Amino acid sequence: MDHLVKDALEGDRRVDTQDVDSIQRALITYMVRVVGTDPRSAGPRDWFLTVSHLLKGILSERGMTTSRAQYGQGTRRVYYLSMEFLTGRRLMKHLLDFGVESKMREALEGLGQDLDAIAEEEPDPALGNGGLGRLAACFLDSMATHRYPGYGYGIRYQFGMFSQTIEDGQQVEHPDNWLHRGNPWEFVRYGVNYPVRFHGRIVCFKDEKGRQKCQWVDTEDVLAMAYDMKVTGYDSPVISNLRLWSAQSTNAFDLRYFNQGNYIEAVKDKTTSETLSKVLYPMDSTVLGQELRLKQEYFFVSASLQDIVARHLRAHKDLALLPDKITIQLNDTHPALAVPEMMRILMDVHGLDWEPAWDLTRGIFCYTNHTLLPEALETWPIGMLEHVLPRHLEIIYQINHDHLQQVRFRFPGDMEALRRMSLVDDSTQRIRMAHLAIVGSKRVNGVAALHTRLLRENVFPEFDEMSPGKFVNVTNGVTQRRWLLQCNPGLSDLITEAIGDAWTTDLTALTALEPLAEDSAFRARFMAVKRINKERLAVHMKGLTGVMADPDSLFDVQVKRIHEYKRQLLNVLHVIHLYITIREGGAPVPGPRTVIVGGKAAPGYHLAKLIIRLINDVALTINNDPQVRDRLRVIFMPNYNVSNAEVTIPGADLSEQISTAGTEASGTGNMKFALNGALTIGTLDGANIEIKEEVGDDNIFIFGLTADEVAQTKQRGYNPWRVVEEDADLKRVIDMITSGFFSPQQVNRYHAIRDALFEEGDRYMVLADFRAYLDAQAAVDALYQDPETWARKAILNVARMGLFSSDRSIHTYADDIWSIKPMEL
Ligand code: 26V
Repeated sequence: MDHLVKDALEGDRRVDTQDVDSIQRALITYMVRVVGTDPRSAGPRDWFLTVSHLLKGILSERGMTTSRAQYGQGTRRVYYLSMEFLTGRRLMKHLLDFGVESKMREALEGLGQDLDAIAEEEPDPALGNGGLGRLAACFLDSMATHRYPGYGYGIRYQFGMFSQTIEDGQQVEHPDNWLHRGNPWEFVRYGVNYPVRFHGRIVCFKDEKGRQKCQWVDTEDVLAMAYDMKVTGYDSPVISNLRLWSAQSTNAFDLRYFNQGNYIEAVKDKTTSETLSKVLYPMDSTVLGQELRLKQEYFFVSASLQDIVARHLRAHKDLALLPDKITIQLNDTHPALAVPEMMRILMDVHGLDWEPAWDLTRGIFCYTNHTLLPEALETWPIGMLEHVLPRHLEIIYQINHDHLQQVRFRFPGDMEALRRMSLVDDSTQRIRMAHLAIVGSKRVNGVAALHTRLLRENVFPEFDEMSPGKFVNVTNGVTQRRWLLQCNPGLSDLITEAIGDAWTTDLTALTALEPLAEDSAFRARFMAVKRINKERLAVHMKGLTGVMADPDSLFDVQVKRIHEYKRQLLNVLHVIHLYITIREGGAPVPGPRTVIVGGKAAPGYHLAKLIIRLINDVALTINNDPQVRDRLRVIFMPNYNVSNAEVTIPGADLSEQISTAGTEASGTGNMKFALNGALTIGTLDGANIEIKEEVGDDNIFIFGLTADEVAQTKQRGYNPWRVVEEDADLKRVIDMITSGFFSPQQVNRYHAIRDALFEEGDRYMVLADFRAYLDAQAAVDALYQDPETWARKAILNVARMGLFSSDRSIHTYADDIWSIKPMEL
């Protein structure tokens, strides 16, 4: 057999991807044999399936070569556990990674097909909420590109992030049935499945040697079935894997009922167990504490760890080698149950005692924190854990017992430290998942310098004191392959023509562009590319909303989840201020400007939804006002997702990164925009600070209170009323909203916004930063009047983005946290 496999992997049975004729033959073969359609009557969907099946074959061949090599090398691996992966569409990515885009385009053209139209057929797998899930996808790309042995584990949600439409100015959510026409990229592994247990009770006994042993019995089991998606890197022989778990009912479960003759009950319970992987929770800022969410978390953690341990034992036999051979990165606390689950597997399944099991466990995990917002820090009610995962609760108690011993030793007599550091919040009777993740990990990292500092100083200070060196920073990054090469071919070509293509795998190579900022011919070409991207974006938005933007106007863009802390409201206040100014004809009349806002609000987050409505109401008023609409236009872009981002970001002039200082952990959109030649208007928050340090103060519009000033202002007693009383412009803007100017049919529509700003004390300091924001925006307007200077600064932004590649983030994780090396292939 071996020679046949060798032939399949290396021999002449393979498609020659550099030969148009060979590609065309393969395409037709795949269409006939796999898709089962006559090429003469094939539609775009058939062509999409055909191209993806052809690529899937290549993915599989190369994937096998990688795993064979790796198995041979016994390489240390990293597993990235994440509830979310926002990969974006795969087709163009795989073509680019394999270096076959142009040949494929040519081959399809010869068959009368357009590659871009075919690529549009692919659904965008929205298996994530926002930043955290997209970061996971960028990391997989960087790991594969730089040949690190990294694997993702997640959930194959049947329904991803809802799709959003705007009806009557309001967000409407629709289910994202992304699998309804199948997913050609996945490999179903019917044979790879693990039981995941819930509920039941614990029986403890002494074994023959008199040791205490515990068993978890009478459980209700669900089966986790593996679906693999291959992960390619750019121009890399390494193909890694993203394994997503899907919930199935177990046969044993069904049988119980069938044997009782209750067919309907059996099928009903089957559906119940399958709800575990049914839908992605569309909240990214407040924890609800729902049992189903807890079960989802445990479901994917348990399946992943069973799989990881089984693979380890196949290769190395010895559990004691686990920390040498693997490391597991926890993407936020969502997979933090991995800590007690590993303990359970080591003790209850493999018979280890507590101490050795704990030593191994603590040598395996690392934890990334992604948020400072207290309402987003996960805690679970003790009663719920007891009901759903009784064995894990016991283990958590034991971990806490040992942990508090150490706290007593380190802070003798300090009851406050004990209370603050406990895994159990006594006042609410909840388990603090961040504390569990910290105690169970060898390293904890924040995602930008400021974020890590605030974690260490404000959120977990005693933990930092107790374990010096445990808390480290790894500033986020984005992959330049998707966020420049793929989404902005015009700018990519221009850059490559000017400085070569080294930047595709080493973003710091972009510094070679710096001198070109002074080259007027280059500036002209750079701005011509931007112009084309703006036209593309305008057409795209016209299709989505019916509103046409003028590509000559300044494209001012804020796209991200809608949240109070991100302050889309501050953006609207500025828009209304511009509107008033233009209407009054007061000098200087700013603009023309197109303000583009996009993003989804969590379905239960009323204020965020109200902000969407306000943006749409304001847009309606402004876009229909003949006196204003040529100077100012407002567009709410519906259904912001990875695919829409790929069109939006290259077309932006101005990137809005205006969160209240101290709230946005890092941001990654900020990096994507600057990389595509937008200037940033932003606060000193998250990675904006590092972006400012890189691009220089002259090339970014920074405004507003710093994180320390926000804290001080609040401490001294911040009074939103006074701020408004002292600022006539602000007062007029607020009055206009609250008087119902934008909602004449319902004058009190925005009173909840007024209450958040005044009655509830303007938690995010929108009013406090208003004046500084206006001044910064005025500076933007002034600069935009000077296109040459604007272009210089935009080019310098691109040139100085080298630090913000996810390649750099991954190299840092690999060297400082994971201790892994690139594979030799
Ligand atoms: C939190 C929750 C809470 C429970 C319900 C489901 C759910 C789902 C996701 C999240 C994640 C919130 C944290 C998050 O997305 N943080 C973002 O992470 C980005 C990558 O590090 C970072 O750039 C953003 O600043 C940060 O907001």
